[in-house]
Amino acid sequence: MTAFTPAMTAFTPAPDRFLWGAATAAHQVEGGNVNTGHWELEYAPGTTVPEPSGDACDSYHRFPEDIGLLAEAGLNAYRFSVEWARIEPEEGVVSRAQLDHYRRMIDTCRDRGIDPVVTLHHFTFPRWWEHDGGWYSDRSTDRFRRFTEICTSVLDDVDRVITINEPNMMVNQTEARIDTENGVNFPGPSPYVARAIAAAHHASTEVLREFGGVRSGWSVANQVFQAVPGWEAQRDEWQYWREDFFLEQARGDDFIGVQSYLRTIIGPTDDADGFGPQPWPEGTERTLTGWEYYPEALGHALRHTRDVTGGVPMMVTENGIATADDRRRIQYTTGALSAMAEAMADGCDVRGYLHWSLLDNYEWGSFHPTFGLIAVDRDTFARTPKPSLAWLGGLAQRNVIPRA
Ligand code: IFM
Repeated sequence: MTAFTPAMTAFTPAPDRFLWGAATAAHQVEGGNVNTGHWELEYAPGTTVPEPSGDACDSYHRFPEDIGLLAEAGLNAYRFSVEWARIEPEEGVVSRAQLDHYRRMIDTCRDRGIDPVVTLHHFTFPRWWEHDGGWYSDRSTDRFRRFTEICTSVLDDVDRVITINEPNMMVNQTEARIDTENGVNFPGPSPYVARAIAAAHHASTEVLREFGGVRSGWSVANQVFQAVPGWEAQRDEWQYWREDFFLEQARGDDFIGVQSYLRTIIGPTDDADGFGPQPWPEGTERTLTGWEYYPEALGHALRHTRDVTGGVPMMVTENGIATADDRRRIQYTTGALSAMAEAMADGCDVRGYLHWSLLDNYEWGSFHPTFGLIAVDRDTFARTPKPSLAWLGGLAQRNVIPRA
């Protein structure tokens, strides 16, 4: 297969031992994740979720093939998550068999020369957690501490662990209310829940420190909040509980995961707040998630994360585009990597780049937005690598970053 190479002027060498890889999350690829609260919502009578996850990509069984394709392309890192609902199906009940499953995934990575980057929590919870208060339970920190302790039994020789994925998106989801007439309503983040999630992260970090041998951090969705001129103070207010609070929590961590896709412009609105996100201007190119095509976001995200954390080492733990046009994926990623190289030249300490996603997967309600470097047939689960996989693997093999 020949990789499509967009016009570019130069390459910059990446630092030694730079991680080049791709990411997935359990519920989005494993299939049959029946014990999660999300599954319950997907299959509830009258659900507002357009499409259920079902068998997803059947990666629960096909992970050796997925890791093999990633390795054969030349990448050297795979980020995946373990599923709490499988490991602790009822509160206090630990499934040794499921822990062994994730240990086999780690071993498969190691056998293929791949660095496993393990996420402990990526959006989904066991049903029992959701039915018993979730983040509003005064036991939430202890529950996550205990889950981290359980997971350490399979984390030997894992170098990097992400405690919680996108806590700043989760804080919005926790507050989401389903309005049968207008769909899902996100009233905004709750500082109470934000603090509860932060406490869980710090407890998990303590456990991992005591366990030793792993570097830990969490991964924050960086939304590149930009202000309409004159609306900077409102932008800062909007941004604090949606992003900066979560970046501040990472100040003592070994690294922070930076996740970047797009920007959000804050300015005047007609609603009660009087300010908020602005609509995309007419003619803006949109991706399959409806987001603005804006690869430069990654450079802004890295600089902002550096500034707020005070220079904690960073790893891009997600970046990508939902598109049916794989050439556009390569162009977007070239633009994003180029912006990353500029940020690095500007002093940002970036240790790796993990593309979202390895596979076309379940995008929280639909399989339509295809983020993958590999296509997955919805009936047979057959994997078909796209040219972008070979292209990204080629950069990894040469350890170079393209400059658009
Ligand atoms: O699919 C999600 C992922 O679960 C978290 N970060 C953003 C991705 C694209 O929406």
